[in-house]
Amino acid sequence: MKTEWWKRAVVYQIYPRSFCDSNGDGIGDLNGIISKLGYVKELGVDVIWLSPVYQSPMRDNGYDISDYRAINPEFGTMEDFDRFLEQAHGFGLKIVMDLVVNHSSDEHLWFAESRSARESAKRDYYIWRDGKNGGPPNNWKAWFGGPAWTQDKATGQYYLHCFSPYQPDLNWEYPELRAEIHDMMRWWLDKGIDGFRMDAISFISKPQDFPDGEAKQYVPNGPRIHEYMREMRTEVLSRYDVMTVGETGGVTVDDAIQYAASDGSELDMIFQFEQQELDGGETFKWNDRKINLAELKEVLSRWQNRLFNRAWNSLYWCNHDQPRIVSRLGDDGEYREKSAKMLATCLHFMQGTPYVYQGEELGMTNVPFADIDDYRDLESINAYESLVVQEKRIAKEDMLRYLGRKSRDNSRTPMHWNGGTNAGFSDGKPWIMLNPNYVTINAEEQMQRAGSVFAYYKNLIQLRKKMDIITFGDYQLLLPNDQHLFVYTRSLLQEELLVVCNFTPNEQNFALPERFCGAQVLISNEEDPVYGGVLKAFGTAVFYIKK
Ligand code: TEU
Ligand code: CA
Repeated sequence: MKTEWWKRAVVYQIYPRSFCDSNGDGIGDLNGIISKLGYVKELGVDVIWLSPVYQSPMRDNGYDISDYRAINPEFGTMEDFDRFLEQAHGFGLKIVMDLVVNHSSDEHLWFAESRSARESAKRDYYIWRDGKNGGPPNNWKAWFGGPAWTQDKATGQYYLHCFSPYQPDLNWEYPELRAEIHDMMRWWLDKGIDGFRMDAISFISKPQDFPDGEAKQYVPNGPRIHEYMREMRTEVLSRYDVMTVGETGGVTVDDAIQYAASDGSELDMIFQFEQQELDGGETFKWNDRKINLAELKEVLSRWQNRLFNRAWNSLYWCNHDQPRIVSRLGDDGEYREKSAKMLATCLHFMQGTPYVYQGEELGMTNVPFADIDDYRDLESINAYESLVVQEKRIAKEDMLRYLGRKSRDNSRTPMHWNGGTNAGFSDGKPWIMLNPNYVTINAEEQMQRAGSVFAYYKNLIQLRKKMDIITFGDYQLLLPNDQHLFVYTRSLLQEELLVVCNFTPNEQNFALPERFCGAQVLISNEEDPVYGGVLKAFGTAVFYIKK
């Protein structure tokens, strides 16, 4: 069954709420996405990862599902979905759906039944415990603020929720629950979808003694996680030629080698966060810290080298949970286009399956949110509420600056289709503000300009399709301690690539290793066609030789 087509694929992530609105209610929808399939095809990707479109009260924009087999009316109907799938397939695009099964919504019928009584037939679909010393069963904190347990009136017991109280964790210890999830997965796969991106999948097995301590230490990679993954492979995935990617927060390289082992016993690839956590700190991600280049290189290179021939990784800078990469690691002013291309080059020549998040291919930037009212993301709003309002640990203006740098909403404002009303996203009032820079940064302008970020991404994606070395070559980091340049080689049989990236707004000298003198420049963001030993601000060039 397994053909490993996903090793050669490039994925495009669509966040439905913000992609394209077809009916003027200010919310992106399936018909909007259908109208833009030609655009996605033009970019040259193979797969669309569709963030959740299932029925949901939208406390966490669909990552809180109340019916796994229904489409949220805001996004359309099941007929719209079927048409979307058929048309995407008609364009040769595969569709990977989000699978959010660490938790459901508290409005799921399962939860209504589960919470109703201790004797309820669905009691064990969720995780219920008695309190301890007049408080919750343990002292875990939820990812989105507050305790990880909430007491429920009907029975007086507490339920576990690793994210928000609206997202009760499902109890994977219970075989019936697992069978129910497997059945639902087969239902979607039988419809013809091409795989799953598994939300927070590393969290589904919890140590059953629920020890006090940091939830971050106990929840990821719990005792039975690999058993559950292998069972899912046997019960569901082994019957389909599909792609699976596990969103695996809190994994080490060694864990990943199990989750995404080349023997295909669990998932096809993982999506991990170590590089994203390099600018974290005491108050999670809310700070002014900058990612240190030497540390970034160490992390990315360790994943490249350790997974080589053992397991498969995803390559990404952006998704719906991260700020925009040009603002985070590049320059969103004068060198926006140059740095967007440099960052793309740095990532797309590594081994793994690349993910492009909507708008990244235009070099979209973080958003000038003015005040807390401009935010929609529950993580951002909760963090503000607890750190600024309740605990008074952070001053308001500092927190607004931190949110401006890191809030998930930076990536969730509407896609920029053109320079007209609402960036061509909607005829109505968008559910979240637009980034005002759509007037200059938009798809229409970039699609007709040869030197655009869009054109550059197209080129990168095509190179990957043409050259096996990009998918299969081995990786070697040069200049590990250099704080300005990210330089690495890839090699496969007689071929070798040298990737040179300047992460600074200043010129940097880099003398080519002798074997690369006179080499062909495969792709570059520099105006000068011949490399003269110097990279300008945020310059990048990739050299190719055949021995
Ligand atoms: O994210 C899982 C996760 O681990 C988050 O804590 C992530 O690190 C955080 O969003 C970073 O700020 C997934 C989804 O991608 C996210 O959008 C959901 O909110 C979350 O699960 C709950 O379903
Ligand atoms: Ca709509």
